[in-house]
Amino acid sequence: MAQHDSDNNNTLAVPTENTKYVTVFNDPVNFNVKHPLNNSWTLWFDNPGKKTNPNTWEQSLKELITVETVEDFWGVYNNVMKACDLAINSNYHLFKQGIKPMWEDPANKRGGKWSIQLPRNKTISEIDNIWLYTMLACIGEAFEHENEVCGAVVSVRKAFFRIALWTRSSDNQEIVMNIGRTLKRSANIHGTLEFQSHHDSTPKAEPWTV
Ligand code: MGP
Repeated sequence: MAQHDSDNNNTLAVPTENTKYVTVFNDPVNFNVKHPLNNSWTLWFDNPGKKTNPNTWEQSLKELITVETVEDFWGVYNNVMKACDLAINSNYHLFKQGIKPMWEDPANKRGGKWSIQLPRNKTISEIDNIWLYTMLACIGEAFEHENEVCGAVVSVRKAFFRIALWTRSSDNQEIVMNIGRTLKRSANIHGTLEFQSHHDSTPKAEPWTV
């Protein structure tokens, strides 16, 4: 619904009862309306090379951009290199603003990650969509335990791509499994995802898988 503002001689967009946000359907004149995300998300990139040292690894992390709206997300997605074209050893990390994509961050240090390694030769045509749908599940908050999600990573390696979703905690099996199942379904991942906590150096005798 458009409403006239006599002081500014402007047409203001007003959401109707049935709409939550102002969209171009409410405001056919000003095409700059945006759809805010519930959280802001930051895209990071790194390519630390083959030999990495945990003490210096952080230096290779580059913070690229933070998006706050759906439109800004697509603007970034359409203008950065696709995952399948990244150099070997690169990673994209999409994390909630304020969380660094590293184990040491307070939001991650008690958490873990769901991940799967997808053979490069079999997945090259699918990896961009899997990564896209992983990011959409994050920014669209597809997860029942949304607060438990910290971010997602795509890693490009010589023989495989790895998709990972990082969680805030790693002790509640029901919550962790629920997140894994949602990721698998949302990103249409075929194959088995395995959960690993960031801090347990000894892997579980029976790893959690979906
Ligand atoms: P990786 O990319 O997560 O594993 O970490 P990958 O691809 O299986 O490589 P591999 O060498 O472990 O087989 C690679 C290396 O980057 C780690 O061994 C660390 O040296 C460093 N590194 C990665 N991450 C995500 C972190 C982190 O969060 N903190 C620190 N300090 N180092 C990290």
